[in-house]
Amino acid sequence: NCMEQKITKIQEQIQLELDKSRYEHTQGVMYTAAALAMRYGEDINKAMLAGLLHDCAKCIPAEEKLRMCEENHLQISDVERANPSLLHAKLGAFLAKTKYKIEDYDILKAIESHTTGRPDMSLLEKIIYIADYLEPGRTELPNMADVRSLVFRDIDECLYRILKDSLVYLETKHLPIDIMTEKTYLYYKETLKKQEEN
Ligand code: DGI
Ligand code: FE
Ligand code: FE
Repeated sequence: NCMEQKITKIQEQIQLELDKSRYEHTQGVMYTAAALAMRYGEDINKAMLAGLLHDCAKCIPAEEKLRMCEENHLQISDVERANPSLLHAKLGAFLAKTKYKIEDYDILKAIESHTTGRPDMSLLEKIIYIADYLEPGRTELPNMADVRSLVFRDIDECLYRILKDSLVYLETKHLPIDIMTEKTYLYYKETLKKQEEN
């Protein structure tokens, strides 16, 4: 069908934009997102398209990322200016819309929020955020086996676990924390606490 043709075409385009290891990671995220869509009842093709495109701006050089964001009036925060790599998420969503002609708001949002997350994410956003972290090709991170099995039992617990581990990682590396990374963590910490109380 039309969605599948679109996926095949974009796979060819995206392969030219990414280096080999990033393309392999993208394939991993695409199929992991499809598996999670099956488990949680999300649209499989939407999950695959979002996974395929999530890092489409990743291999653009930092200076070029900044220039492209400025040119297209995408907001750049202080943390982003200091770490232009963070911009690949919102620039990726912009390119998905303009270059790859994705109109689905859900898919665009999932690309935009895949690095820092955001409070109250949609199911598709959670799927992409999580698939990005635990796809099979991802270098082993601490607690990876636990996190990988947890995602099939409780997606929100898994999300929280990843948010927590990521913050610890950023803190040990003394990297500046994006406000949204912090906000997302606190939001899901509260949400899970409330769920336990009920
Ligand atoms: O693009 P990927 O490598 O597949 O994964 P990603 O989009 O989640 O980006 C991961 C990188 O983003 C990782 O090196 C940590 C960094 N990151 C995520 N949140 C923050 C952050 N870096 C800083 N400085 N601050 C953050 O809040
Ligand atoms: Fe990314
Ligand atoms: Fe990624």
